[in-house]
Amino acid sequence: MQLESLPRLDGFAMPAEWASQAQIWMAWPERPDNWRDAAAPGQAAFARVANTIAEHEPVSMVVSAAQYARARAALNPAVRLIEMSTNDAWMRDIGPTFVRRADGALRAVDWTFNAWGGLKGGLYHPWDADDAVAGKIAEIERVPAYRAPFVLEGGAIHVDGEGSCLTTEECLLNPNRNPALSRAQIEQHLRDYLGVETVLWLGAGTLHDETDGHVDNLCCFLRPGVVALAWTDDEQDPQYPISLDAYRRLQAMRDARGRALEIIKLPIPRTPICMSPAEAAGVLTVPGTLPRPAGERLAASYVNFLICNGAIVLPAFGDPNDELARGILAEQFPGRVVRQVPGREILYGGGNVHCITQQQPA
Ligand code: KQY
Repeated sequence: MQLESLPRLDGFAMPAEWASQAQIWMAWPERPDNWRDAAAPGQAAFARVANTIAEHEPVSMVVSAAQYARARAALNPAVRLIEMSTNDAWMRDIGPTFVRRADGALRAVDWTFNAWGGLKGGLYHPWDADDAVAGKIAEIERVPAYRAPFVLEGGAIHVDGEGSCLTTEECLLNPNRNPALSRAQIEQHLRDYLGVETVLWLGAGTLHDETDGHVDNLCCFLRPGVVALAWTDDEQDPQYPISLDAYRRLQAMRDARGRALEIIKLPIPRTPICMSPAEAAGVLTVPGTLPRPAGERLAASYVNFLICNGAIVLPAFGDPNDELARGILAEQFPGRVVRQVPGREILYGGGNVHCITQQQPA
């Protein structure tokens, strides 16, 4: 059922990720022009994420007909598989953003999706199957949906469930998303569809993030009034001025409740992560799709983790800082177990654990 009004006017708002969840949605990767070696290593990494989450709460995975048997064999029987067409596998961005009312009623926001920039810098075309995913999921769950006439991906926002939304100028003010809208109009769309009051703007996203700087790879809420920020102390690292600018902006902000933010620095991997020539050779080169050259630094960030019921699912990169990031998050989330999963192959596709998952609130 498609709704004509606005979530805010109907009393709905997006809950924080730490609120109790009914399930996690994911999509199975397969396109060989994004995932190396016919997507086999990427599929193993996605299966590990899904099977890990399934130990804590239900998981639904959408998958093409062609890949159904392969996915079934790799996934824990507890993971529900649903046949559905997609263009790729970034459920954070193509799935619905669920909004909830105080009485517990649930609805979905179905954002307009243009593959991170449409024909002006987008990552692939066509993207029509991806754009249809949120509406299909809402139908499967019998959740009424608002179709937003506004280009947005779920990875471009983080909310604290108490009226604040974090985002970046690099992404939301990018002319390849909503060129006809002013900053004030974009803020109003966020208020209307997420039920927030205050938009907290960071500048650029993580270095080389191909989404045009999604906030979920740079900074996220850990709880109301506390954020984690991807950080390096190395002033020679091109990530340094980006993180410093974000840090200064966060220091100067007040959230919707008037609080100053506590900022937890989460180190980025100590060694830049790149694809080797052999790994890059496994990605099919197709005109119109982002090439994946060997040796190019990828946007590796431990901020790209998922909060699920009882757990934090955190990428590991085989870097000395894997352990440091795990320890920091274990301290920040005393009531949850930190489950670290291999994130390198997901990074090779352009994102990480948060980008490939979407929570459905309880
Ligand atoms: O990180 C994300 N949210 C999506 C990345 C898309 C990469 C496509 N190659």
